[in-house]
Amino acid sequence: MMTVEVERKFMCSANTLKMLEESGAVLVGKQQFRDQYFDTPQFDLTLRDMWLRKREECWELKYPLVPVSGRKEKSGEQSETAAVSTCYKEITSQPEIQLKVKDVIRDTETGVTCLDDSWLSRVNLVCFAEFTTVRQSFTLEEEEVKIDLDQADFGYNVGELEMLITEGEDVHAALERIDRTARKLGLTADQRVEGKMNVYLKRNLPEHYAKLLSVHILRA
Ligand code: V4E
Repeated sequence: MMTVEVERKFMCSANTLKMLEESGAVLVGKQQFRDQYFDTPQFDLTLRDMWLRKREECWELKYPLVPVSGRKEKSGEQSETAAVSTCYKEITSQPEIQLKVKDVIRDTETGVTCLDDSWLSRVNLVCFAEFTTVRQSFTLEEEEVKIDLDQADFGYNVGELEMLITEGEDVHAALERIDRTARKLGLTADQRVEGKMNVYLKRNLPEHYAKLLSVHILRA
C-alpha cells in the first residue's frame, strides 16, 4: 500500500507556540532526528524531484504524485490551499526504493537487496545534505491533520500541517481538512513557505539550488 503525504508548510515565529496553545492544540510529542539525503554527483534524483533520505536508521523515498514530466501549468481554479500545499508519494520498503531508483539510475545488478554501503557505492549515491531537527508534534481536537513545529540545527524553523492518505484516496478531501485546520489555527494561505531543504540548499549548495529553481522543482 502506497502512502501519499499531503502537506502544507507555515511560517514559524516567536508567537507560534502561543498561537497553537490558544487554538487548543495539544503537544503530543517531541523528538530529535538526523536526516541524510542522498543523490548522485550529477543529482539525477533531485532533478526529478525524488528525495532519498535516511532518517536515523529508516530509509524513505519521496517522489511526486504527478511525475515531473507530466506536469502542466497550474490552473487558475486551483484552491489557495492546493497552491501552497505539496503532494508526494512516500515509500519506505528498501526493495521498492531500489526499484524506483533503478528507473532513473543505471544499475546493472538484477537482484534487490538492502540499501547498504555497497549498493550506495554501486549506484553512485552520496550524501549531499545532513542536518538534525527537533520536532514538536501537536494535535487539534476532531482534526486528523498532524501539526509539526520543526527546528533545524542550521538555524531555520518551519511549521507543517500534514495528512497521510493511502494512494487512491481523495487528495482534495485531505486538502480541505488541512485548510480547515489552518483556519482553526488562524493561518492564512497567502504565502508559500520554504521547507528545510530549500533553505539548506540555498545556503550550502547554491548552484544546485539555482538549477532546481530553473527546472521548477523548487520555488523561490
Ligand atoms: C519533498 C521534498 C523534500 C524532501 C523533504 O520533504 P519535507 O516533507 O519537506 O521534509 P520533512 O523533514 O518535513 O519530512 P517529513 O518528516 O514530513 O517526512 S525536499 C524538497 N521537497 C519538495 C518540496 C517542495 N517542492 N516544496 C515544498 C514547500 N516542500 C517540499
